[in-house]
Amino acid sequence: MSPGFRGRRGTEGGEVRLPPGQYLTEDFPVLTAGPTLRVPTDTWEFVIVTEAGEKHRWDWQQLMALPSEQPTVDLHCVTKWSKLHTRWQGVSLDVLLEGVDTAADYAMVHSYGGYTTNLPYEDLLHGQAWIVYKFDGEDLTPEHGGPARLLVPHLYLWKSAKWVRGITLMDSDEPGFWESAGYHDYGDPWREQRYQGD
Ligand SMILES: Nc1nc2c(c(=O)[nH]1)N[C@H]1C(S)=C(S)[C@@H](COP(=O)(O)O)O[C@H]1N2
Ligand SMILES: [Mo]
Repeated sequence: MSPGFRGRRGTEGGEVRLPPGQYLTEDFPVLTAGPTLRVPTDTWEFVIVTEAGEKHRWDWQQLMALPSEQPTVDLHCVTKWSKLHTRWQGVSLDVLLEGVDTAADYAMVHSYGGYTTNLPYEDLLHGQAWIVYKFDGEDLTPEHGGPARLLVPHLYLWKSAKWVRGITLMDSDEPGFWESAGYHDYGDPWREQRYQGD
């Protein structure tokens, strides 16, 4: 069967469609390598650094002042659970990258606490990625990465860095935390790219 036949939406004709090897869950598991961080919004900052070293910085108030979106998306974790129709609020990376002069091909996402994950620059654009601060209408809890996390739901959830602190734009690809430990460089759930070599 070609991957296209499985559909790219959570539901199709009322029937639930999942990426290969995934099962449905209703609850929202917490997966963190290390302790849960408490990052106060009064010291929070988000910094984009270009491949030329130019810095673009937002504090919490500036983030809140930006136009936000309310994406409803499906989450797919590499440990095989999927949670459908999750409701978020946050700022699209299209908005944050609008004034950023870059020709980078890759990005490294950095979290408070040192977690990192890499992805192609293009995957941050075109309505595919957000810095989210609300889940289900409530402030995002620390367990799920509050005050703000990256949400990039078309890739396995390890790419959605919790307690996000910044993004470094790069000319060449580099592995992040899980990618260095054998997980796939890209991580497309529909192509079941769990581990390097998949
Ligand atoms: N900073 C940080 N972000 C992270 C992680 C982490 O350990 N640290 N774990 C990743 C993994 S493996 C998954 S599956 C999701 C889990 O998100 P959740 O705990 O909100 O379900 O967060 C991702 N983002
Ligand atoms: Mo994960």
